[in-house]
Amino acid sequence: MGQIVAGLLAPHPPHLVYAENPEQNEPTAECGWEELRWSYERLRESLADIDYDTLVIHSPHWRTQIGTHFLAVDHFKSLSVDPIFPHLFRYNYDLKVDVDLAKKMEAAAKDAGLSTKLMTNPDFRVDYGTIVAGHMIRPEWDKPIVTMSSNGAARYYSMDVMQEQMTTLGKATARAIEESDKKVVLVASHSLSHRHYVIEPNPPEDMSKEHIDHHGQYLWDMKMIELMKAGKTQELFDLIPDFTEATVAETEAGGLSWMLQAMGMKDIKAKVHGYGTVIGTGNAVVEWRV
Ligand code: 2X7
Ligand code: FE2
Repeated sequence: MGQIVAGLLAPHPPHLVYAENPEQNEPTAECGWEELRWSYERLRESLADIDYDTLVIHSPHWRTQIGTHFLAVDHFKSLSVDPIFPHLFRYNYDLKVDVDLAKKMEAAAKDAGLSTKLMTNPDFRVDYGTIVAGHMIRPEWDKPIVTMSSNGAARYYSMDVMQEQMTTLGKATARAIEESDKKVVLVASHSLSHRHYVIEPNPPEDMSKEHIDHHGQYLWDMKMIELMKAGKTQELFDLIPDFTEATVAETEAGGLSWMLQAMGMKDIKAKVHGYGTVIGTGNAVVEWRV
């Protein structure tokens, strides 16, 4: 029987990969965003003692207006250029997909009444929410992934519809994993508060300019993190619509809601590896051991 072994909140600002200077990324940096990069270091150390087969990622930067799509091609290799930060992120990716698990998850979501699709175009360009989170969690890229898209339910309908759909998707994800023989780490790839400034320092990694966009956003982030640490999962889930409205957060895309539901809404106390800002947005690297 398959199993979810951990869930992660994994922010994906391309700045983090830029500042790591991996060989896959063309631009180079002097330094930058150490709080978050060292948070990821702690996460990687923590995951080193878990045995798992696949990373299952929910990404706000693969947006499908109708339903949830699942990557379903064995292998993707191409260049990913960030649309807003092409001077920071030009990353040569080469990754494997767990197509068997993707098909099981898609079938379970369809059975639960959701609109779904397998993404079988070999030339599809994988989104940077997948690539940055994937790189920061496992830079070796030696584990296959499955990415599912996020849909526009929150914008097109309302946050309540999104919460309902992610509840169904999360439960379907858990069922599909149970019925597989896979040990899986779930990844909600997104930031917390998302207000940001629009003038970039020169150089972009000038940390004397980096700070939260404003104090109200910081307070919201701390509230959410407190609930994660305390294992108050239902309260955390219920606060997502208000948090999203106040901070224009990427929780609008459903990643955190989906992941909490897939983990069975258990009151697990999360381990917060760290918090930091990128161009003013709030970001936390968080691990739930299931
Ligand atoms: O996608 C992002 C993000 N979520 C946060 C900060 C900066 C850039 O890109
Ligand atoms: Fe983002």
